[in-house]
Amino acid sequence: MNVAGTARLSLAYGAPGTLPKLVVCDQSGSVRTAQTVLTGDINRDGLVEFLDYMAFANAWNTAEGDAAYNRKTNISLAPSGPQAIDFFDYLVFVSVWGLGL
Ligand SMILES: [Ca+2]
Repeated sequence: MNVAGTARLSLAYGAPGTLPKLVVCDQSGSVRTAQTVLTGDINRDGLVEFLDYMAFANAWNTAEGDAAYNRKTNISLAPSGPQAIDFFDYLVFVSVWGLGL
């Protein structure tokens, strides 16, 4: 959804070891929250480790529409055109390898 105007963004922290939630308050005072994710944490367990690498490897060199395409592994979005799991995603993945909460 595209809405012109301004919004206030903040993070709401929960229990230790969990990622914060993004809190958006728009001009009307409407508040929405969204769960943040750790880039490269494909299985959402809070670590970028071997299981994520396996998911990444399974999706390697696939594009939207392919059976093995996994949008969670598309961590470097193409600015236009079809999305694919390619070298740009790999560069991001190796840059976050080993990160965790
Ligand atoms: Ca993980």
